[in-house]
Amino acid sequence: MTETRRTWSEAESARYRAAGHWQGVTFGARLRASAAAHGGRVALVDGERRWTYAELDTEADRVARGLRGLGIGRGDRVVVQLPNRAEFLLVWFGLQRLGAVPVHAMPGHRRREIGHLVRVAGAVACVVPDRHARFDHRELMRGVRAEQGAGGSLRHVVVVGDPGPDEGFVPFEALRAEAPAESGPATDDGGADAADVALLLLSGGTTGLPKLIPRTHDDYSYNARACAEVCALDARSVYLAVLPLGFNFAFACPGVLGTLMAGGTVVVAPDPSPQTAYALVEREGVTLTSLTPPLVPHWIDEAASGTWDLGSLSVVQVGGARLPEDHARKLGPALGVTVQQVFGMAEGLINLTRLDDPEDLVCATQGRPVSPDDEVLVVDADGRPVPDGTAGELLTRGPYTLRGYYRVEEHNRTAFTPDGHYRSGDVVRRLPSGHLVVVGRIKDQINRGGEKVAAVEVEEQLLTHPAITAAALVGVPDERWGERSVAFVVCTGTAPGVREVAAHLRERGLAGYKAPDEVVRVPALPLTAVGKVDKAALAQELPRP
Ligand code: OOB
Repeated sequence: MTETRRTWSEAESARYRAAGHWQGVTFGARLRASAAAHGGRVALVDGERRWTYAELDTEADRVARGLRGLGIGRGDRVVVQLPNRAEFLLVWFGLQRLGAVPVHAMPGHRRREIGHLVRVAGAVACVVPDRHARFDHRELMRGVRAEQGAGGSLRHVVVVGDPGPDEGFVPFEALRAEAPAESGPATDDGGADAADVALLLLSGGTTGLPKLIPRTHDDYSYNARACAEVCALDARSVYLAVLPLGFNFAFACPGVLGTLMAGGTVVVAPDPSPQTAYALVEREGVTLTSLTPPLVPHWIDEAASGTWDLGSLSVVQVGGARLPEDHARKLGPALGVTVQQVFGMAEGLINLTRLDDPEDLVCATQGRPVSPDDEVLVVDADGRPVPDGTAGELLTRGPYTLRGYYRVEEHNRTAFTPDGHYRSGDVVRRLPSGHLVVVGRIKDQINRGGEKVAAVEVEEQLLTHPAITAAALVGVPDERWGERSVAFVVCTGTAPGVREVAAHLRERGLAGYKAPDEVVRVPALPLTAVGKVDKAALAQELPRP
């Protein structure tokens, strides 16, 4: 199938190449080159298991052969839903070696999300753990497989761990072990081009189910490298992946990829608790990690216990949602680190405070773009640029910001300006230094401590409850999450409570984090002058804390 993908123009592409941003190297080829350059250095640590660059490279070949044995090849999409374990990266690089395209699912995703990803991506395979966080992913995949039916694209389910009896699920271990070495692959990347899509990320979403974001080898490796430069990463850097590996922040800002591109070491943390993390910091000499704001108070408290030696840790990044200024000011001294705020998006643009920025910029802004070629516009409701210091919507384009979501042409017509700027839906103020302060949002999304919930998606599912006749999901300020979600519902008969609503949404196959934190019954939903649900008015109805 030929399809036109909205992408950068020839002139822009030439400019990004000339500037050195796009280097024309695929991820598969990069790993090969790293193995040649520093094969003996440790690339990856998961518990007691370690891989040098050379071993990771060999492992990628091995996984690639196994996947190729399943018929997976260049351009094929594969949904990867794995927790923070080394296998995420073994599978990821195995796919890169074939020129195949990982689709980054989140561990919390359930039947609706995974089924949707498989359909939209036309995925030929899914890779899942057996169980994770007391949830059976094989069960989930049985549901997805049944739903897709024989006519769907899905051919294989690969299970890391125990595949269970007689399912036709492929055990990851067997796939690794059985592939004979002499069966190739002969190439570093299945013949992929650096301008090809290397992976598909998920958008937080504002309309219905998540959109897929195509990221090319050229653009995504620049994303990682530009962040790595700002963070001054080198071969001595040790990155601790605390947030889910599938999350762009932990994967490439600079995260896993930035660290590997610098020749450093990636350590995966099985959970985000400060106890687990601090033990790994001590043992592995971690230098950099990244957090979402709700983790920050716990990390501060645990550091205060005085039992940990955090001497190696030099930078802690915080992003994904607004970090309260007070937490930003306490974090650095409490852990003895430099704090870096990160305002990024899976769609592209990454803003970082700089390591040598004065404390006020670090604590009260969300950073500035990592690339000199990131173009940022702050505009009013009519799309006209506003002066610095005035709040407006952030529009952006540049060498690693998408030009169109995957296979949603209709949506792309409104998600971008005619000249290719992505409409972020974020309301920001720009300071003369170029630093941005995130002051709000116009997109209909709730940011629950970094986890994004598209209001429309949940509202649609709420309406499938027999007692609910109208629903609006609204984000309200929350001490712990920054924002929590409140479902305002109009009901016939008895209104369901918060637990019943959560159970209903779970039953519908929706990820658990999308369940509302609160359910409030209202006689009717208030409307604005133009007849839209007035969410601001609804938020006002709640008692003030
Ligand atoms: C990151 O990526 P996404 O795609 O999950 O979410 C992007 C959205 C932004 O448009 C903004 O609304 C919000 O998350 N956001 C922030 C923020 N960082 C992200 N809002 C306020 N302050 C911040 N520091 O969340 C993401 C991707 C890469 C790096 C970091 C975060």
